[in-house]
Amino acid sequence: MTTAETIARPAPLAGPAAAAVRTDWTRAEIAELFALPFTELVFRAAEVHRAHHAAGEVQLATLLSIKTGGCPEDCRYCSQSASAEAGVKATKLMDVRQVLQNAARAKDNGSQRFCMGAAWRNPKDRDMPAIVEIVKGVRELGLETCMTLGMLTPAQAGQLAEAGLDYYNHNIDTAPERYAEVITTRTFADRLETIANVRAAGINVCTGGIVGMGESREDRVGFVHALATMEQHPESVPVNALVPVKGTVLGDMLADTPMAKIDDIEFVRTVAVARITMPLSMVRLSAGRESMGEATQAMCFLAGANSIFTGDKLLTAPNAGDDADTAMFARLGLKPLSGPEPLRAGTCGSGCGCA
Ligand code: SAM
Ligand code: DTB
Ligand code: SF4
Repeated sequence: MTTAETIARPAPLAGPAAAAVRTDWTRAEIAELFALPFTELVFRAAEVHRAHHAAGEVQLATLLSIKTGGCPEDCRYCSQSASAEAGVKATKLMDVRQVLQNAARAKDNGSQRFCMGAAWRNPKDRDMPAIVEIVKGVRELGLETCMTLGMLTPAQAGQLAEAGLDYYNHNIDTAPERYAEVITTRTFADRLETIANVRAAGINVCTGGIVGMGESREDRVGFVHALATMEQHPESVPVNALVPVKGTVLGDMLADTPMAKIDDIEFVRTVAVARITMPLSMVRLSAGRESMGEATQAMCFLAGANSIFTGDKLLTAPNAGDDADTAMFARLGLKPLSGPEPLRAGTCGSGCGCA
């Protein structure tokens, strides 16, 4: 074994780091994790991370908005809501060929995963044939596929599964008790229903949320608790830092306040607690990296984040950009993910016997 391989896949740790996956976390336990001294929390998260994942490897994903703006939902963080005044131009569903061109470019630029988002409350049945064609085409390029299209019926989830979709992203966004303050056009229960439809269809679940919407520590505890007590942990947990877009309710409300930018330490704490409570899930450092320093991102990787979005654009918001990320990977000695994702492979592969 080479030195690089030794570093990438260290021997499994005994004790708490190799503990079985739990779905019975209490809010009190999660609050206690959040309240640990920072270095202790990050140390524990790093132990869990190294027991189940290739530390030093981070999956590279690219996002594409395949249908932008004009969304009937009123998510207060989102520039694509028809109720926002963020200057986002509404488009129709992108042509299949154009999506595949973007995917091929992403692959050439080193991406391993291609995530496609549509500003819909839900796809219409008439949209499904094009969506199915897109999923098949992107998979044929050898990319992992993820889609986020809003609410799905069981039949639509079945169609996506049959097309071979790897993941469906549908965020719970925040704690159940805070949901109605962020979105009024749907409920937390609606969100869970689509997640259940996705799960029942056999598609991997990607669900997480946003930190930095002016929520309290207790809300962040409730957010992680809702994810970590799902009957089956989501295979993928995106943790977004709010991108405070002018013209959105939250962007305008938080502008010029100390809350306009998430506290870096609290953000890293959230990543660490997600890693500890959902040891086998991919924890994705998602939106908000463009305003995060490299040191904060490095702490997120240490605390268990193992996926980022590359490129200079998310869906509509700016992203860190390929040059900045290449430089950061070089400075931090990070490598693109080389092995399988633990939950998708059915075992974490570290020999700890957890899965
Ligand atoms: N319409 C679909 C839906 O809501 O499920 C998919 C697209 S939506 C843009 C996907 C996710 O992006 C949202 O659930 C939210 O977590 C995240 N998001 C949207 N705007 C954001 C912002 N300004 N800052 C951080 N995350 C954001
Ligand atoms: C997720 O949790 N984050 C990504 C992905 N899922 C689709 C989206 C972030 C969007 C950021 C705001 C924008 O680009 O408009
Ligand atoms: Fe629409 Fe999704 Fe934006 Fe909400 S987050 S307004 S559902 S695009």
